[in-house]
Amino acid sequence: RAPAEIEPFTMRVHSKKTASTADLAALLKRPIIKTDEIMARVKPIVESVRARGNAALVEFTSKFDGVTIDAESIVERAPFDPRKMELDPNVKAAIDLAYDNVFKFHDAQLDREPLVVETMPGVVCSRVVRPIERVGLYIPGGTAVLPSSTLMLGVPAKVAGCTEIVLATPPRKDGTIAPEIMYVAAKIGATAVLKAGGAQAVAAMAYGTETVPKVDKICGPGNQYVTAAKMICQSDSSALLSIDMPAGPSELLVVADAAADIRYAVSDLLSQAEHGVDSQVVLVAVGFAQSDLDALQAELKRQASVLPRADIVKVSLSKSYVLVVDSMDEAIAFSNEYAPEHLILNVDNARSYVPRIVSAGSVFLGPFSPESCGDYASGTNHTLPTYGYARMYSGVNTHTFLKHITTQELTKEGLDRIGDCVTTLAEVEALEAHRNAVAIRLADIRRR
Ligand code: HSO
Ligand code: ZN
Repeated sequence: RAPAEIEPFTMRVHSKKTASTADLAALLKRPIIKTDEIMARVKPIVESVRARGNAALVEFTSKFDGVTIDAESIVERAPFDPRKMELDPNVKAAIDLAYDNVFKFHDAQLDREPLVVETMPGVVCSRVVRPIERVGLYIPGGTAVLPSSTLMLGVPAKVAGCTEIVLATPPRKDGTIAPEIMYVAAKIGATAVLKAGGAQAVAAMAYGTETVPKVDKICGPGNQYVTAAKMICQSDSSALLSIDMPAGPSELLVVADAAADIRYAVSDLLSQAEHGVDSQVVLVAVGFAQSDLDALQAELKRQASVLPRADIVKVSLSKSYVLVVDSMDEAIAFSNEYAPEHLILNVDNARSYVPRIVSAGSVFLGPFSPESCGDYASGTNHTLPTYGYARMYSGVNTHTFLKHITTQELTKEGLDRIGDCVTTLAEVEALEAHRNAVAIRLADIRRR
């Protein structure tokens, strides 16, 4: 059923008290993404790039991005030309500060010491960490230039110690990449920049071409075609590839109590609503009276109608909603069910609720922690699980670019101690060669 029209720049209001169970269940759902149709369109693109390499990349870049670029210059190798990253000093300083904070937070995530545990005397198990050697970072083009996403993917890859970092992003109309992105590419130690976007760029990094290095893992947000290409390549064992997580439209859930400054709550909702027409924003309004709701709608109109991206905001707001609840208990319960990509707790004593948050990509506490700070500069990552995937995925972090290797070393005494346990279990599984690998040694040890 089609929802009734609402006034532009306002949000539909539901109340927990009067909503049916079915209504509440519908509020938790994200818009359905028709994957079959998209997969069918993306498969031949992936296949072409796999089979024909750069020639196909060049064709698709001309067809989808309207940019003519020759095969020789579609990849730029480091060191990059400094003339391609000339920036306004203010912008440069802002990128540098954001870089430093993101670096600090992600560097602290490294486990520098191996984990060593003697599980029983003479049986020592350990775990060491290693970088995923070759990674591809996808930076979307579309309606915004995103040096921030380049930072959010590049810094953890650099901290992890990846040796090949390939950045892919669609070229501008003149065939170049924005200087802000090139500057960050150099800062994070990218080894190559692929001037292509969409499914074709993903396929090029997954399989490699004449000049695009093949990578082991592809990370980064993108539209439905990019996501589909990541999933197709990941499920092709000949590509031998992994991906960060399934990506959906960006989303924000704000919990505000009646004491919150409504101007702040509205500004946060709009910051996420301006990302795209499919962005979803939710306000869980704790103890709001009708007068608070009226003030909210008025403030929404006031702030939204003058935004440069008002057209986008109008559409995303029309699909978003307010849910009025009576208590923080109800608000937290709803948020945990919804599992938002971003959660803002603009309520009294916000930090005290953190232990009760079960599923969310990233949480912003109190009135002075807008999502924008996390999007750009405070240190946390902004590549986060959407669409309810915060139930089982973490956002991109240093460990996204790492893997663990375990080791074990048993002494003679250790093997003597554990041996009968292993032979017994091998017998249970009727795997005689397994039993024998232990028994042959035990016989020697116990003969003496
Ligand atoms: N909020 C976006 C990230 C972003 N915001 C990039 C501004 N630039 C998705 O988490
Ligand atoms: Zn954002």
